[in-house]
Amino acid sequence: MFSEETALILVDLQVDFMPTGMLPVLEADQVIPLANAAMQKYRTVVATQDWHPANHGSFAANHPWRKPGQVIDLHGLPQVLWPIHCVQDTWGSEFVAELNVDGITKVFRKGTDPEIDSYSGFYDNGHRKATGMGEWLREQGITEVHVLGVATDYCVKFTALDAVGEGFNTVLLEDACRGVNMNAGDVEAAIEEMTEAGVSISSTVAITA
Ligand code: VGL
Ligand code: ZN
Repeated sequence: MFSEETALILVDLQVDFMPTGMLPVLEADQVIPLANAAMQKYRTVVATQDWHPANHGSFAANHPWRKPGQVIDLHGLPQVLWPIHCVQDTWGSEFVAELNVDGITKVFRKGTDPEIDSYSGFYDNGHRKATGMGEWLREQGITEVHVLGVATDYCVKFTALDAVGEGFNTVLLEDACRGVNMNAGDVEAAIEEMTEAGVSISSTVAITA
């Protein structure tokens, strides 16, 4: 068991990011048993949930003649366009059935504003609005967070970077992360960026042994 001041953050372990989902992440299903095992070691487990309205601006389908992978300007921010995914109250936005949801202390939803995307579990991509996760973790006395989930090169990365920015000791559980890797090397670059920002790298094998 870790100290009560250490929390686990599960990033976007949702149906649409699994290999059979709308925004499939290779091998994302392999993260689930690792997450279930890791959860046992923490008093506090928070989960983020990508939670978009159907008219969300990150969906290629909401922009005529645009397709997934293209980048547009969305109200002043560069926005990668995605397939429709994690629409509120649909099957795809649910946590994966095999995930031990009873072990989750609190859920933070993000990406609810159709005008701006939110990769991080702490803030939207413009750092305009907080989800409340940072404040809540501080209220619980948390000083260190361990992060796992999907996607390494998007939501995991921005969640870990914001965690550092919020002053938490931040550890990436790398074996329990999988990435989109739209361009070869994206995952590697993301891990390098996190490391340079002060994120430590560990694994669930190390903590569940
Ligand atoms: C994510 C792209 C769009 C993620 C969410 O969970 O990393 N990526 N929405
Ligand atoms: Zn999304």
